[in-house]
Amino acid sequence: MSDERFYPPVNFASLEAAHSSFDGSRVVVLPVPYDSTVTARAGTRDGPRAIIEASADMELYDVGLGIEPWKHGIHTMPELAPHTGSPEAMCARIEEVVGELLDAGKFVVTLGGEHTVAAGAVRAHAKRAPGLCVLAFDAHSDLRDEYLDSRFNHACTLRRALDVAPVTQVGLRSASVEDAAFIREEGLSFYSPRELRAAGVDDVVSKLDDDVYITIDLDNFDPSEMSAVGTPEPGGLHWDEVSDLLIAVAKRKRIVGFDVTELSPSLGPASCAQLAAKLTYRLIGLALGPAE
Ligand SMILES: [Mn+2]
Repeated sequence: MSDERFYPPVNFASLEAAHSSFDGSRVVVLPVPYDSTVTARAGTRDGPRAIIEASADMELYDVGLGIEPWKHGIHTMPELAPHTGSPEAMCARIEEVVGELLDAGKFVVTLGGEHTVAAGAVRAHAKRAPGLCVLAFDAHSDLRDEYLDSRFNHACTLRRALDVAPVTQVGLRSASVEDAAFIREEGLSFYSPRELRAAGVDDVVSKLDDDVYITIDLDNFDPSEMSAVGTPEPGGLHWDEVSDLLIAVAKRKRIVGFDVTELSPSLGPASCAQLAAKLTYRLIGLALGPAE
């Protein structure tokens, strides 16, 4: 029973024990406050906590979807400790923990932290879902094979995802000349916001395989809506555009897991954490549908 003399529990969506115990939850939120390879401005280590705090202020009825995703049960794990050995060791730790949660039958939501955390989460999912594809939201190409002596730098995130699964990307508007050539030569499906608008969401969905892992670098959004990122880029996507694409994906494909990364709460207004929390909640609803 909830005792209204006390604040609700601190977990994603502020759920009572009956709806947030590990055993009773279909969904597990894994906070990963890791930001060791970022080059511009650090601060994404505070992202997971800010998203979880902001989630206390959400309505648990998603009025856009008309469903109550919390009814699936959402368990929030303790924050994953950073491995200080190397980014590669950290990604291995994330892959191991996400893999354990998947093997326990959970739907896993990874909260970054920098986008690098996606490399570990994607690998865990790809090992268990042959034929998996990745849908990435990002302003940056992130296709470098190595950067600053590491193959697991945040500038390499989508290259590491490409190692294990085909990647379709939306939101692109910043790339090195090498990355741009790589996209052309490999014929990768990378959409700038303008290309997405011209092609339409169904064109993106047609590029995806049946099982989709979604990785979200919040800098895909326009800085007018999401300024709390270390590397903002003008000309980004808007909430309804991202939401409409995700709804179209959920209609025709199976969303098997996702991450939301790169929130650096001190760089922007509180509305940024709110957007990240609501996006996380909507994706849970889209992936799992109505609970019975
Ligand atoms: Mn980015």
